Order: sequence, then structure tokens, then C-alpha cells
Amino acid sequence: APSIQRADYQPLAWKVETVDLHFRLEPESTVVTNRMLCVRNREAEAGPIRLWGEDLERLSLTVDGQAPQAVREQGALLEIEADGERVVVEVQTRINPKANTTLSGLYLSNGGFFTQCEAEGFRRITCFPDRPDVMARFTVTLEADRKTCPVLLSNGNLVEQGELPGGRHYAKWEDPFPKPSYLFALVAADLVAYERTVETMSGREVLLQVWVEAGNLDRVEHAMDSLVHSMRWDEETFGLELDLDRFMIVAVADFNMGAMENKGLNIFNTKFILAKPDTATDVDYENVESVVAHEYFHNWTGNRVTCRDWFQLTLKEGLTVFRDQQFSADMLARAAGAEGAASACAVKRIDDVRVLRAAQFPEDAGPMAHPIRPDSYQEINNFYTATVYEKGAEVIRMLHTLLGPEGFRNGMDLYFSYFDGQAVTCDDFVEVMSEANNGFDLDQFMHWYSQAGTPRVKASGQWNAADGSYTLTLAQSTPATPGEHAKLPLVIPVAAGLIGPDGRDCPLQLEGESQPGPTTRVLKLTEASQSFRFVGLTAEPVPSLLRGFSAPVILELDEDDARLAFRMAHDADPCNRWDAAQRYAERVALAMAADPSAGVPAAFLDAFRALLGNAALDPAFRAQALALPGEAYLLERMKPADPLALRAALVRLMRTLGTSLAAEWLSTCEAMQVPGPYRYHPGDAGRRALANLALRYLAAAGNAEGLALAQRRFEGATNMTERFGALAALVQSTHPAREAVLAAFHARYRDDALVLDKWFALQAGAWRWDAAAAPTLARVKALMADAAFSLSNPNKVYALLGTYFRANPGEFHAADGSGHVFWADQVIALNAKNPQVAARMARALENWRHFVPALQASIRSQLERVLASPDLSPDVAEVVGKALD
Ligand code: B3K
Ligand code: ZN
Repeated sequence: APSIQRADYQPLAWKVETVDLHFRLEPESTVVTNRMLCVRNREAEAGPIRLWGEDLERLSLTVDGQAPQAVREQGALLEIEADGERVVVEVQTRINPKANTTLSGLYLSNGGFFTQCEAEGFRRITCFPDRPDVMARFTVTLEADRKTCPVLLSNGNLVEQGELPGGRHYAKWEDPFPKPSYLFALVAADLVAYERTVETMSGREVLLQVWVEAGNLDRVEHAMDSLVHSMRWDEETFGLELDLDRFMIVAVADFNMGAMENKGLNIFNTKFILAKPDTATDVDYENVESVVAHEYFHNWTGNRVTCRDWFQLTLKEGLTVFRDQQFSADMLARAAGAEGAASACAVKRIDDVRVLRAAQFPEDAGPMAHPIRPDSYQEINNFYTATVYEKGAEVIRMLHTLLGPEGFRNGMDLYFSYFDGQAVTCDDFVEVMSEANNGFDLDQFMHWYSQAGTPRVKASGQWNAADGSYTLTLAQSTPATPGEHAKLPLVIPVAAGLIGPDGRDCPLQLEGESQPGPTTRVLKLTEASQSFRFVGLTAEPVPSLLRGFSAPVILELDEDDARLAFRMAHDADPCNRWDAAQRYAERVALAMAADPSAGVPAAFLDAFRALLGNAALDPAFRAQALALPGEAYLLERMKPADPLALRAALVRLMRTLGTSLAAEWLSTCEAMQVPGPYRYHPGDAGRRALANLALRYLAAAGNAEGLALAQRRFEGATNMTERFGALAALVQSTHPAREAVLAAFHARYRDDALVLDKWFALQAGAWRWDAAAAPTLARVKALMADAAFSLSNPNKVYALLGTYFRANPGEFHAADGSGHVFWADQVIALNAKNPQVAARMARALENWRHFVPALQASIRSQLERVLASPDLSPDVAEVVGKALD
């Protein structure tokens, strides 16, 4: 398949200054009239006007009202010769929103019209120079049936509306800010708005609206609160104010990803807007808050300053993820109060690290590995990845660490002062950060933008009792990734502490310093290997490295079990304390997988018990530290990866932890009762998380008291977090009431699409706790026939198929290969409907070469079957092609 290279970037010969769009909206035949004022680009070589169009029926095309002199068409590209400096190009197209199952471009959802244009959906609406470096001012007129589509929205300000004959009406919108086409949006549907008026920092009044279907009006308050908090945070933290008089969020049930930051008209997957205590869990509330913030923050980092080309995607995504992570941490800290703030921030950081390790590390170790700024792609939609987003955010975080909060803020201020209203590159961003910080040298730092793969940092320490010094040697290396063999040393900030034998942090004094400094220091590793000598110590310390997960690397540290237990008990850095527990659990789980007769070491049980019983520790932290590392993460650590052996080990490990600590789990669950009505609050959420975890261990162990408790909690729950927590525990057990509680849950929520997604996911993710039970695949197949399931709705696909393929490796990789055959069937079926969703599912098998040989054979044949299937989309072809390369 052809691939597009970053190095080939060329500015366009013609840009667009203004664009006037008119939509005559009809489900099966929408006519789009597009009038563009095209202007010659003085910074580019002369050439034709270039427009892209895809799946369009072109009705007419004129240049300054005349038939164009010469038109060339090549695939999606349309080249038009034109003279002069400014010409008006008018093009009329017809599209069929109803037939558009890709959910890219203009499509129908529950009778309403919605758009999704990033990355290249706008060309599925009209012919346009559909690239982010073309920023134009948009005027949009929508015309539709008043009854089915009473609400007509687009970007910017409403300037006109009125009635039309035949039961139709229209609305005209004007966006005062120039924007790339990927930020265009329209909505024409039967919705209602929840509204609030607020004042911005400069005293302007702005109207905020959250548009949903009428029946959902009782679950939008949290999204609105999140929006107001995001506005305040960006004002206070970065001095960035909302630049529009009106800001709208629209929720839609059929949506490929989480949400989209269209200028002034964000469109969201309902999953990230709707929340009320009876239907949403604490985690759902947290996700709504962070996605609302993320899209809102894009208004400056993404919209006001955008990307020159799609290779620069991390310019807006990495930065905006970093911003939403900081926002969530601040919100949690504020709610937790002075005493709980530090722990709340750490728990959020641990969450982010978990995501990075579970999703990005495997990506960086597989055939799709790419730098945060890729050099080539076949299909840009495949590059909205954990690397571009999450590792990209880690790279920004390292800049923040290296420059300090003030230096970073100065860099941001300068960034906006230089580039507001422009489409720029990652180099522009990093250069401005350097310039704002007295020319801080960031040349070597740029390798983070060009090298793929997770760097390894190997640490070793040498204690010299004679002079009380401890020499820490850090060596870095990055494994080869596809197409990239030689790797250069990176700038790696390693936050380090030294723990004394009493469990307290030692003051740190590096050789050459006159006195000891703080107990955590950021060591700057820039060479392949570097030593740091700490002096003035009285006893051999235990190193605690990469505190706060200061860089997206794998730390290799030779620690015996006793040391891990020591850090589990004493590490002052909560991230590292959690990490010590994860490392110990990983070691135990992998040893048990390698040897089915190996048991759980008593020392591990003791360390686990001590954490569980430590009431001084925040429950949210304990819930994190006592949860086993994710299965996908463990599989990548296991060489070769054997999902069935790992699953068997995890079942035994969970059971032993449940049985041996049963009394502690039971009393913890009691102690974690949250009184009063539900509120979304980190303190309460932490208690609920720990109680639910306790139920999971007890249920896994088949503990009768625990199972009874789970059933009582299921029946008496006053909120979804408790109800679903109890349900999950019961489903992940051999309890005979499993089916009955699933049915009761279904009966209660039969009409609630988002809650049913949880019901689907829970069953698709079920382990077999009973050797005689039917494989999960049988249940997944049966659920596909459920009336509520649809292959056309991405949320349903992600809940049922996505969970089975990506979160249930112990079942998916059944030795008979049935899971793999089913995977290929579904990828092929989805490919015909929605290539983006199909490609996401296709990625579930990309790391197959890490697996044991028997599974490799089975997977390879299914990958080949998909690759050979007819009409393969570029999306799926790229994923499967690279997996087989
Ligand atoms: N920018 C969008 C993602 C668009 C994905 C296109 N396939 C959402 C976000 O990152 O905020
Ligand atoms: Zn984003």
C-alpha cells in the first residue's frame, strides 16, 4: 500500500480565505453547495488549485462562474488550473448520509445529522483542500425538515434563522475564527440543551450549552460542571480564555472515538457526556470530566494553534493530554483537601502510568511502533495512537520537568504569541520552549520526537562503606523498532531518591556539592551510561528511581524480593511504592505461569497483607497497589507470551490472595462503607474502589461470606459503582447466582444503551473460574444476536468484541484457535461497514510474534485470511500488512 512521507510536505499553491457552505439536508440525498474564495499562496511554488473529494457525486464545478479551463482527477485529488491571485471556486455535490456507515463525514444517528471530519472526513462532504494547513473563515447555512431536525447547529455564532416552505427551516452560522476543515461541524437533530451562562476572566458573558436527546436531560449536569471547571482552570493555569460567545457540546450515540474538538461545537460520544449516579460509575464520572476538559483545552492547543500536517498530530494531542492530566490531578487534589491532595495526585498519576504501560508499551514493542511524530503512514486514522497521545503527553511532561512550571508557562505564552492563528510543527513548539528559557538546549531532546521504542534504563548501585558514598550508574538503550535500527541516547530525567535502612528518605548530596539538598532529585541522563555519586551517607541506601514515573522508560533494577517488600512498605514516593507492588506481583505471577506447581510466596502475602491493613494509606492508593498488573502488560513481560499459562497462574494467584487474606478483605469491605447519598468525590470513590476490589478477591476465592456480601451489595446498591462492582465480582466467580444477577441487571437497564455496554463488556471479559464452564466465546457469539447489539454502533463493538479481543487474552487465545477465526470473521465484517472501527479491532493481534509457537501458527493463518479478503480498507490493510511484514 502507498505510504505518505513526512519529508514530502509541500505547501499548497492555493489556499482558501473564506468558504460559504450551504447544506440541503435530506437523509438519502443531501446537496452541498460550497463557494470558496481561493487565493494564491505566496510561500509556495506556482501550481493548480488542489481539492480532495471522496465518495461524492459531483453535480457542478465552476471557477469565477465559468467552466474551469482544465481539470485533472486522480483518485481523491482534483487539480484545477486557474489564473490570477484570487478566484471563486464553486462546487456542488450530493451525498448520502444514510448510507454512510463509516461515521466519517456526514452521517445519520437516530434520525439526526452529525459530522466527524478529523482527520480527513471533510472531503467526504465536499471538495476542499482538506489539510490542516489551510485555515479559512466558514459561513454555513443549514436547511432541513423542521419536525425531524428542529435544532440546526454549526461552528461559531448563529446569525440568521427562519422558516421555509414545505415544513422546512434554516439557520446560518458564522465562525469568526479561521480554521482548518477538520474542525468543521454541523448537527441537525431533535435535541434539547442544558444551558448555563458564565463570565470569563475578562468579564465577558458566554453561553454554554450541552445538547442531548430529551430523555437524557437528567444526566448532563456533571458534564456542564466539568466544562465550567475546565474554563476556570485554563484561565488560572495558562491565562487562556474562551474566545467565543457561545460554546456547545453535543452528545451522539454513534461515534467512532471519544469526542471531537470542533470549533465552538464539540461533538461527543454519549459515553463521555451522560452521567448520573444510577447509571455511571466513579470511573465514568472521572472520564467525563477529563474528556470534556481535553476537548475544551483543544480550543487553544489544537484550534487557535493547529498542526501544519498530520505528522505533527502530537503537537496538539500530546500537549492536550498533558493538560487534561494536570487538570484532573488538580481537580482531584482540590476535592481531596489539603491532607489528601498529594495522594489524590499520585493516584491519578498511577492511573496514567497504568494506561501507558498497558497500551503504549506494547505498541512500541510491535509492528506498528512509531515515534510520537511518525515519519510515514498509510492511513492517518491509524495514528491516533497511544504513542501519539500518551507517550506524547509524557514527552511534554518531561519538558515541564526539565524547564520547571514557570519556564514551561513562559514557553506556552511565547508559543501563543508567535503562532496564534497558524498551523505549525513540533519543532516550532520545542524551539519556542527553548527560546523562552534562555536558549535551554533541547536539541538532543528532539530525539524523543524521532525515535520509536521504549527506552530501557538499567540502574546499578555501588555502596562504599569506607567513605559513605553511593555511586548510581544509569545506562540507557532503546531496542530496534521496524525501520529504525540505530538509536541515539535520549535526554531522560530520572527522579531519584535514596531510602535509608530505617525506611526514611536520605537527604541527597551529590559529589562536589557543599551540603545536602532535597530527598528527591532529578538526575539528567543524557549519555549511554552515566554515574552519579552521592556522598555523606551513613548506611547503604535502597534506591528509588524514576519517582513519579519521570520518563516513559522501562527501568531495569536488580532487586530481590526483600527489597521490593521493603519499598512496598517504605517508599515515600507513592508511584514507586505502587510500582514496587506491581513488580513483586509480576514476579510472582510470571513464576507461577512458568511453573504450575509454584505457589504464592509467604513473603509476598505478608507484604500484600501489610499494605491492605495499612489504614494510614489512602483507600484509592491501596486499591491501585493491591490490583494485579494488567494481563496485557504481563503478557508483554512474559517471553514467550503464553496467555493460557498466564491466565491459569492469575486464577491461582487471585484465589490464593482471596483465601489467605479473606478476613482482611471482609473487614476492609465493611470498613469502606460510604454513608449518605452518592457524590462524585475522590475520597468516596477510593473507598468504593477498595471495597469492590475486596469483593473481587473474595468472589474469585469462592468465599461464601464474600459472595453473600456481594449479593447484598448488588441488591441494596444506591449507585452504579457499587451495583456494578458487586455484579462484576459475582460474574467473575463460580457462584450459581451469576446468571440471575446478570438477568436482573439487564432487566433494570434494558433501555439504557450505555449501561448495556457495561453488561456486554462484563460478559465478554469473563474468565473461566470453573474448568467445566463453557468458553467465553460461546457467550460472545450468543450476545451478538442480542437485540441490543449492533455491529454498526462503535460502543457496542468496543464493549463486546473489543473487550473480548483486547481484555480477555486467556479466553481469546484458546488453544483450538476458535478465537482467532472469530476475530478474522468480525474484522472482515466490520471492514465493510466502518474501516476505523475494524482497524482498531484488527490491532488486537499485532503482537502475535511474541507468542508461543502454537498460537503463532493459528494467528498467522487468520491474519493472512484477513489480508487476502476482498475490498480491504487502507485502514485494516495497513494494520494487518504491518503485522505480517
Ligand atoms: N481530535 C479527536 C480525535 C480524532 C480522531 C480521528 N480519527 C479527539 C481528540 O483527540 O480530542
Ligand atoms: Zn485530542
